[in-house]
Amino acid sequence: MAELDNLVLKLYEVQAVKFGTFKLKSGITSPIYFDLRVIVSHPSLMNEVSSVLFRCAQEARLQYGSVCGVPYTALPLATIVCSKHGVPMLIRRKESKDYGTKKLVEGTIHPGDSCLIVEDVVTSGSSVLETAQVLRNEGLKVTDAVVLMDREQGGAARLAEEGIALHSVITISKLLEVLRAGGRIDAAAAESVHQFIRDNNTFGASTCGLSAPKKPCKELSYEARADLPGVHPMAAQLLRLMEEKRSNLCLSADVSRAEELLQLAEELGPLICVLKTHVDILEDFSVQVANSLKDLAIKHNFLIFEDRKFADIGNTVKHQYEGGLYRIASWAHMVNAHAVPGPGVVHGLRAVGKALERGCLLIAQMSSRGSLATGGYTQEVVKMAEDNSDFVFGFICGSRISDKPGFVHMTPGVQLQSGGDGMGQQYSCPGEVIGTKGCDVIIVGRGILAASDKVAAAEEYRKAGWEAYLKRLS
Ligand code: 5BU
Repeated sequence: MAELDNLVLKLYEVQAVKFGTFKLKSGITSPIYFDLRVIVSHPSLMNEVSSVLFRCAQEARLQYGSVCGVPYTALPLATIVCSKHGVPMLIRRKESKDYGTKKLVEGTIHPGDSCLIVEDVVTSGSSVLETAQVLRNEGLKVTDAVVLMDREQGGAARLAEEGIALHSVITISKLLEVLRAGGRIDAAAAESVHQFIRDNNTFGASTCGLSAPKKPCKELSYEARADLPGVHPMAAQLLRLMEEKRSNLCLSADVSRAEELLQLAEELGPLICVLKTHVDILEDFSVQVANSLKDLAIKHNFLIFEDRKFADIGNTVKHQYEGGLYRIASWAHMVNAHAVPGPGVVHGLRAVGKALERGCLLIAQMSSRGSLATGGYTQEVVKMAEDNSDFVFGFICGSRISDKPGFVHMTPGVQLQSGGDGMGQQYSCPGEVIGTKGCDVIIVGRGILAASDKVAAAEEYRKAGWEAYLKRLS
């Protein structure tokens, strides 16, 4: 114990932890600031921190075949652990190389092996999760992470939800206690940090107290997510209306005649949050049809999503979105785009859609068998979304790929029974998509369209999707 106290005092001495008023990346003002990067200038401290991290893993009796440090601060710490104890190391690249192999993980990967994550400070757990996701995409098992400092702001609970146990060497409560006992800070400074931690729990303050929670905390509701600062207006509107209508069902209205489309919108409108179109399937599209659909969207409070899958250079998609026969931007609240062309595709769409208060979903994964949108590609799509979050508000995907609560995850390939359609489509059931995979919206086409009673079928999907969401919340 004395050794840990000593370590805390040393961290304070080298200003790896500071007290005062600090503006965080998120815009929040914090009374405490950690900068573990400074310890690279103190070799003995580096060794000491690496030792306590390794010991923490030993005491928890963790079994692992490799170690990966979360870039960048934990990278040298993982290096020391691996070098001292003869453990193979993996390096996660933050950005994949623009050329060559495009690897996101360097080192020899043995799929199925366990990889232990090493991190310096955990707040929400998002950095650990990002690294875990990349490693998991490579086929590695990630069940544990060791961290020097747990800020006790919900990270442990968030990680537990994702199947990762967080083992911390020091908690922020312990740190405050040691610094207070050592006369480095006064009672007021300690209390203001305690208060800050209480007020800034990133994962449901009610069940995440000051000590690291053993039980996962409640996940945020759609409504709570809609109210978060900085959430894209389209995401906020969608999340709110989902909660209001108790529906996370998007109808994929893949029909060939306008009359049929409008009838579906009229009859199923009250049950859905989004109506998805493939306007180029319609034999008789006209501006009048689009206007009638817009009126029905207002009447029944749903959003219109044209599943256009833009995939060209910015200048071309700009024209495809704005003009032509369909004038998509004038009636579709949201569209989607492939990330294949690079960020230019988003810039082109944004040039038209931003002023009209539209939003875009990026296709990060596809439901069809053999899809190439996997692994590193999916990761890059998430990054592209984050870089363009003024226009991109979510993803088409098969599982939750971003832990940023403002992004909406919409999933096609949904039927009550899993299976396929003989042409590559693969189906998962609503419970799996919403409950297990953590997505937000189920997109259902033929599951409803092929039913003799479409209203009853839509209600069945709405109920299944909604119940899976309620179960996830509890
Ligand atoms: P289904 O009848 O439920 O299989 O229809 C699914 C709809 O979702 C259909 O319009 C597809 O074009 C759309 N879709 C999909 O199935 N899978 C994907 O990955 C993407 C879109 Br992106």
